[in-house]
Amino acid sequence: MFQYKIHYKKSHSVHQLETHKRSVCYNWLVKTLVIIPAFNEQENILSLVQDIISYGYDYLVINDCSTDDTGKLLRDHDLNHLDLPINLGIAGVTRVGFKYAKDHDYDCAICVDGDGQHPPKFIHDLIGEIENGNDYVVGSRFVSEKKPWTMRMLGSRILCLLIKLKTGRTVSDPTSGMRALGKKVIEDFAESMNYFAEPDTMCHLIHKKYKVKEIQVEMKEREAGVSYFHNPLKSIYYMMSVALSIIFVQ
Ligand SMILES: Nc1nc2c(ncn2[C@@H]2O[C@H](COP(=O)(O)OP(=O)(O)OP(=O)(O)O)[C@@H](O)[C@H]2O)c(=O)[nH]1
Ligand SMILES: [Mg+2]
Repeated sequence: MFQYKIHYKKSHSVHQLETHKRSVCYNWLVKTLVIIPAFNEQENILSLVQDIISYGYDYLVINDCSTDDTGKLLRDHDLNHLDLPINLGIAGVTRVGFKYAKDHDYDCAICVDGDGQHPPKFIHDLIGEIENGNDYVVGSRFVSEKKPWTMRMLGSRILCLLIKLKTGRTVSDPTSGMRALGKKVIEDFAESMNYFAEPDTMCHLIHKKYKVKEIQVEMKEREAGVSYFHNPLKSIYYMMSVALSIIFVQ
């Protein structure tokens, strides 16, 4: 059975909130956990977590066996985190987060990348849509904004087309990692998650008639650290795996 080896101080966010310059505290109906996967994010993680703390959210950084100083920074600054003993990759890390959210009875889990690309100011909008009765809410860059013609966005267009063919639903940003899961989806994913990444997850949920919604957010470019897709072979592997999963599995 999976055992957590976790550093989590429940009062931490409250304490930080008092000392931080911003003091926004929302009274949400849903109990929310922000899950932050982090692999070699030593240059990004501190400012991101401080920003999340300033809003008063519960959060958990999942350190995916980083080889840089990410783990040390999390320990030194006494931040809520879980150190994985092996590198699981993005899908595995988020699944650990969903299991944690389920075991601790959260109603809503929000995924935010550890590289700071997903500005925490939009978490508020994602939670609002879960409160409105949606099961899965994606922070999309392209609900009202135009998608550029880059190689990456060509991949995104192909995935949109596959999801459209499979489910009949038009989606705008299938690769977005900024997502909110309601309780039913948290439980589903914590128990059995047979999905490789965000696009086939989205396809699966639409197929299963979950209420899926995209809302407009802004995302930043990664400022430091190395992207998962820095290696073109990894990008090709990702595209093929996700496409096959959408076509044959979901
Ligand atoms: N590269 C990488 N990232 C991981 C891994 N495990 C967890 N992550 C985290 O997963 C998140 C997404 O990875 P990114 O490399 O930012 O992927 P991306 O956002 O699609 O790509 P960029 O737009 O180039 O940043 C980040 O928070 C990483 O720290 C891993 O094994 N490798
Ligand atoms: Mg990123």
